[in-house]
Amino acid sequence: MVEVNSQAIPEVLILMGSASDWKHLRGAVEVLEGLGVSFEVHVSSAHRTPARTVDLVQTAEAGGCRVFICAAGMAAHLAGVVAAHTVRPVLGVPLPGGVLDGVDALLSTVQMPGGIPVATFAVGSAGARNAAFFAAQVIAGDRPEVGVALKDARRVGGEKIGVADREINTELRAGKDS
Ligand code: RP5
Repeated sequence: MVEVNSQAIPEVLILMGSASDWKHLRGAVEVLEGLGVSFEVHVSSAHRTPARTVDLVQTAEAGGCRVFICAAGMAAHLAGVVAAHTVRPVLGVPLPGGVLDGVDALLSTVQMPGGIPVATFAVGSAGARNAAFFAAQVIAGDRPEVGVALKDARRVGGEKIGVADREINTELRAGKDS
């Protein structure tokens, strides 16, 4: 079990624009838990609860939160608004949905005007997981044990590829022999 940094203010704050986004974010939470990174998750919208969103960000930053992960779909401006209120890294995760199924959110998130950066990840669950890994990579700069957990996670991922390769080739050989 990886030791989690148990400070009151989390190292990572995950914000999503709607409860309908949660299904895409579960994997990010699993990644952070597995790596021993502390986090907090909130539903808060840039347009439906703008004041609360700013309050969450400012409170987290004042308490020492290191990285913000912001996930939203459609005209996704959550990450940009959060980036306007903090100088800590903001990782944007565009989510699928709506008539353009995530392409709208991708462009909204990635096309920040110069000066207020949002590091933008892939659309959907893969992007959410990668944002969590990236947040852990930032935090590993100060917490070497998180770096060790990241290397372990990559080793396990590589081992799964090796197992899959052996299983497929065993199946192919069995097919030829029958
Ligand atoms: C965005 O609009 C949310 O992030 C969500 O992805 C999308 C749709 O929200 P709901 O109408 O499902 O609440 O703000």
